[in-house]
Amino acid sequence: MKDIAKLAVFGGQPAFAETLHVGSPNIGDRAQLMARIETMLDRRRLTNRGPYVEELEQRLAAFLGVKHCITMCNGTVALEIAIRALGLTGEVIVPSMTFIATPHALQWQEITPVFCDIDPQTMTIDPAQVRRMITPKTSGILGVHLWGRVCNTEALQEIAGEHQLALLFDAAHAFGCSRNGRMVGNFGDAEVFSFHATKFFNTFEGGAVATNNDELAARMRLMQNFGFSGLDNVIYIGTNGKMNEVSAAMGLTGLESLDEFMAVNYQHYLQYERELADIPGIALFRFEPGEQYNYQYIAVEVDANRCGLSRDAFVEILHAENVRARRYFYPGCHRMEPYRSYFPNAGMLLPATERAVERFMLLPTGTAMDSQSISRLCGLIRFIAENGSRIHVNLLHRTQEAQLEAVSIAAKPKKKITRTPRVS
Ligand code: T4K
Repeated sequence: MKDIAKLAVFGGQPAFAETLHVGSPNIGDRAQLMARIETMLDRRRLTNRGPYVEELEQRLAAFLGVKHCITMCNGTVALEIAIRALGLTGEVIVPSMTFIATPHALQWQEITPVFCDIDPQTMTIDPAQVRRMITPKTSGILGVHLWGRVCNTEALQEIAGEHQLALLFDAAHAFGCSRNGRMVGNFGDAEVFSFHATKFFNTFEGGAVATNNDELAARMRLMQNFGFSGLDNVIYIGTNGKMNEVSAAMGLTGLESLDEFMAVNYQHYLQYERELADIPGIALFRFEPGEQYNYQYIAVEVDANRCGLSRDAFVEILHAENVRARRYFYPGCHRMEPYRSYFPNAGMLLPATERAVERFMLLPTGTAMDSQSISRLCGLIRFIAENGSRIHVNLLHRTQEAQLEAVSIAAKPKKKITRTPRVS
């Protein structure tokens, strides 16, 4: 592409005929999945701790090297159950740089999420800031392994120990990741996974809690099944958090292809790293060597001062080209309801979060992407960044034209709008 007027945002043909998605599901061996579903139908066991759920839990626990892995109907309910089983109350310290499910799982139970800033290098909760947020009402810390980058678990464990706080991790992004050679699933009191369709390992909808604590595991098992102990004996308050058999069948099938999913993601990551190198104002979020990662999120930081375009303008241009880049996690949980009403000034304590939510965009990866599409996408990003200032002027021009048209339709122009000359 040599002419910015040919960008789809200015009326040109989109670069991709089919939409490229962040979160397009990885699907394992279809024949295996269908065979498992046939067996499930034959035995008429569809849910309530069927054989697939039992098998999946054993396989997950073995893979993670953890004593207990309790599957759940989704990651959000898994978080809610873990929070309740840990007996959290009052306030829990949590990053705002996360999916809204993390604070909602607390607020849903009338526990106040106290938003804490992130370390801008790792994008995970900053232990130094955590210390500052502790009050007499604090009952726990809920860290998030954002985009698969594992929190500083040692520092958080130390703080939790000093203040006798529970330590829980939202590991929705970190299935298959490690820290200091130890698999995620083994840190804190418990760790919560999401196996939603958009995660690199999925069970359609689903999740799990991993823990090495026998008593906590027993409590969560009761809670996820209405508190039933035996056929008609309820000994605890509970809910319905159970994974069903068809989801477990998908999980078992996905586990058999896990190495392939990881290898594909890693190759895509390396390709993005190579092909996005030296583009002005574009920086890939990198992972430190020596650990295991799932590379399921390709996060790219846009520096408007260097490429002339804001992250939002970039995302708009890519959407027009049929690339559904995502602004995870704009605008930050503290700027979403009900939290923005509860804590209108929370942002003042979250400078690194406020910066990150304005600058990052996520790009497609996974088995639905191929290296040719990544090359074309990286070429497109290079072209946009290298022509950022000129594109910016034309976007302004386009907005002004739209305003002028709106004004002329209303036939009552209220203010004069001066045109910016178009650049080609
Ligand atoms: N904690 C964290 C840190 C999380 O990120 C999440 C979930 C949770 C907790 C809660 O876990 P769950 O209760 O969800 O198990 C998506 C997912 O729905 C959500 O699971 C995920 N995080 C979040 C990061 O992403 P949206 O609102 O962005 O979803 P949506 O529908 O816009 O899908 C994203 C893209 O994926 C779209 O462009 C389309 C594509 N897609 C989606 C689905 C469902 C497909 O191509 N096929 C599909 O089947 O939240």
